[in-house]
Amino acid sequence: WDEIYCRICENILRQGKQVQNRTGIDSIKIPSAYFTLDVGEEFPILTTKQLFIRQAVLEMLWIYQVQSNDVRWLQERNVHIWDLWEIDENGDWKDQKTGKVLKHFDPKYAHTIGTAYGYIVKKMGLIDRLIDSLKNTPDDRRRVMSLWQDEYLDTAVLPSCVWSSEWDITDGKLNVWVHQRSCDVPLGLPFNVTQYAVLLCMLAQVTGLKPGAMSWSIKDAHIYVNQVDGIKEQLHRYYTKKPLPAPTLWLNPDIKDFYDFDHSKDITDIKLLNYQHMGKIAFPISQ
Ligand code: THF
Repeated sequence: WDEIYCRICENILRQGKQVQNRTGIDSIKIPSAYFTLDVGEEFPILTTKQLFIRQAVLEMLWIYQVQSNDVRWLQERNVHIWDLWEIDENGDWKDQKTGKVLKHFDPKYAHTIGTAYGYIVKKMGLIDRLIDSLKNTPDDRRRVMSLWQDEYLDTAVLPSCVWSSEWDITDGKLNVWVHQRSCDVPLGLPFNVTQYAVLLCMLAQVTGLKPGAMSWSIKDAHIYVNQVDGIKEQLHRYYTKKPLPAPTLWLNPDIKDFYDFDHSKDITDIKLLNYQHMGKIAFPISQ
């Protein structure tokens, strides 16, 4: 995964175009990217920088297991990656630097990110339908999970970035294709790939399948200009040292129901064994 990841970063730096966007920080973008990983063969997590697995897994459980849009759920677990997109008690979503109101919402959405991610998963019953189909209709070819629901886009702080996944069973293995409409390659992509690999393994376990392939497509893969130095450091690590051996994902084998995996601060049923990495790289986030 380090190799694929670093190649995408290099492509963006070599061939990308610098463009303006809504955040006010220019990004360097390529129009699209695609890769595929065998999760059954190797658990995908970067080793050329430290990936914060606890935060990444809790965010995924917040969306797909708890099916919540409430940012306080993450904050109670000391996860602050959604703080910048939290609607305040007056219904305002504000620019962190200037205090300017970027968008106003119904105050009933206070402390949430509005109608995106977990809200949509719950509203549409997406996970229950997926698990039901995996268990009862193994040859189903309509197993599409879409977080992109037109009538809910206006009341979301951000329409979901990773918004579609399609699941199939081949030869006893569960495979997924994930699509992302917009991708912050330094911060978002490493989180997203590892999260979906954990989700794939969890779903495989509770449906009696083996984890298979994860294919991934991206529209607008970008690096913000203030992240370029960090990516150059990561590429330097990649070329001067070898990527480290991949760790193993451990899921509590006694869990047979998707909703039974522990989602407390310590996520005791989901562990990464022997994760070796080359240390943290700090990347700025654009709001
Ligand atoms: N906006 C932008 N510009 N990039 C994103 O990746 C992004 N997200 C979510 C919503 N909007 C986005 C927020 N996800 C981090 C990671 C994921 C985030 C937001 C922030 C982050 O800062 N990670 C650091 C430190 C983690 C920590 O110490 O807790 C890291 O090094 O990984 C796309 O999902």
